[in-house]
Formats: sequence, structure tokens, C-alpha cells
Amino acid sequence: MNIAFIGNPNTGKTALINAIAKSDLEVGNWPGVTVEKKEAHFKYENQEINLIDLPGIYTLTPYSLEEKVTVDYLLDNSIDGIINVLDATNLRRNLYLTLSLIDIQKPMVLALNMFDDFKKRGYEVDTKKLSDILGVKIVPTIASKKIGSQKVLESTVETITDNNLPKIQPLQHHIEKEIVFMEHKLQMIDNFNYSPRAFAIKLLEDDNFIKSLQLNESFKNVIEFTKEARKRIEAHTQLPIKTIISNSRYSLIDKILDEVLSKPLMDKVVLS
Ligand code: GDP
Ligand code: K
Ligand code: MG
Repeated sequence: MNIAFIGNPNTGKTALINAIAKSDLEVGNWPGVTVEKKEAHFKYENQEINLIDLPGIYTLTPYSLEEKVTVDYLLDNSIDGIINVLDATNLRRNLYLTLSLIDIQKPMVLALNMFDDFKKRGYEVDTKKLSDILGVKIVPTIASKKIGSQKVLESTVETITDNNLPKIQPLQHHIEKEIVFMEHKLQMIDNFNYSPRAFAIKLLEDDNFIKSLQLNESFKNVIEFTKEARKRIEAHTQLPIKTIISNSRYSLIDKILDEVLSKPLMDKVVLS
């Protein structure tokens, strides 16, 4: 099982991989770039486990070479599952990436890390409810103290074995309609190896990742459709598509956080 550690920078990905793999870490470089690659291989309940530590990202749109390593790796189909490491004290921003990861539709587990700091600040989160909403197992962790790490591994292997996929978090209806149509078109293309939903959203956003792929003739039809779809979506609000999609995601996140947090996040508190 190839399991990728994905999260924002400094959320505790490396600490968590160390806690799970103990001393079995291999350190190298990604081919062609001087970006550190940390891997751990071991056997767990008769399964070959391969944990891959990846550079931190905030979105699936890479700006640096490091971030590109992560996004390329994610969008390629060789991973069996994702461990999404979140800084619980920065939940709103961290969940933004989580929503994009859900679109990739791979088995995924959330490690709610920095849970010690989260508690210290007086927060409580209904992990059961959050887990139901997102369709993923959620494990509170304190990676630097190795707390929760075995549970993360156990949950991830279980999730991959059962091929449990996260629940799609639909964007506004008129956007969703276009995405679903594009997904159908993409699935009809021979040897199409990407996650259709994540790819469709990237097409709509006219993302650099797509531009770098040099898509062949078989994509002509879907690319034509995308241009029209983008116009239709942008006509609703007069905003650029990327803004529309990110606004839509943040309003989803705020709705979710209202439901699962005991008190609002600091960045929403107004001091008088
Ligand atoms: P990465 O960039 O995601 O790989 O993050 P690191 O694993 O390098 O961790 C960033 C910093 O957070 C390090 O100083 C860790 O020791 C610390 N850290 C990791 N996990 C926890 C945690 O659960 N609680 C606290 N308080 N600190 C943590
Ligand atoms: K770091
Ligand atoms: Mg790291």
C-alpha cells in the first residue's frame, strides 16, 4: 500500500511519519529535483506498507518546485491512500486543502494534529460529526509525543482495505452540474489516469498543471465544453472562476465548522 502524507507546511507530517515508522525511515531525493523524499517501508498485518512524506501544500495549485512534487504525485494514480495531516489550531485553512483532497476520491484518513495546543486554547470538536460529514475517519493526534499515531495507521489500512471513499462536498448547484458533465466526458477518454472530479475542477480553473500536460486530440471536446462552462459559471457573479470556487469552498467550511466546533475560531471572533 502506497500511503501519502499530505498537509499544509508545519502541520506535523514528518513527526507523524517518524512516530509511525520509528527508525525505519529512508531519506533520499525526488527524481530530478533536490527535494527531500522520506519513505518508510514495513509490514503491518501482512500488508506491505509504504509511507511517503511529501512537501507541504495549501492547495492543489503548486507555486514552487517543492509543491509541484506533491501535486504531481497526488494526481498520479499510484497512491492507494492519503493521510491528511491537519493543524487543528488552524482548522479553517487546513480544511480548505482537505476539501480539494476529497475531490481526488482516494481512501483518506484525517490526523487532527497539534491536538494538545487545540485543547489548551479551549477548543472542542465533534470528531464523530465531522467524520460523518466528510466520510473519513478522524484521529486526534499529538505527533511530537507519538500519541494517536498507531491509530492513524490502523484506520488508514482499514480504510484502504474497505476502499472507503470520502464524501464529495458539492459546490453550488450550477457549478456542480458542469463538473459532473465534464467528469463523464473525461471518463470516456482512453487511458485517462487522473481522478475525473479533481481533473475537471482543474480544467475549469484553467490551472497550470493542465497546461503543462499537453493534452492530445482526445481532450478537444472536453476542452471546448470547459470554455463554455466557465463562461456560464462566471456569468452568474462576474467573478473569476478561481475566486468563485474558493469562495464556495470557504462557505462550505464555515458551515461545517459551525456544526462541529464548541466555539468559533479566533479569526472569526470580534474583540470589542
Ligand atoms: P511538517 O512540516 O508537516 O513535516 O511538520 P513537522 O513534523 O516538521 O512539525 C513541525 C513542528 O511541529 C515541529 O517542531 C514538531 O516538533 C511540532 N509538532 C509536531 N506535531 C506536534 C503536535 O502534535 N503538537 C505540538 N505541540 N507540536 C507538534
Ligand atoms: K517543516
Ligand atoms: Mg516535513
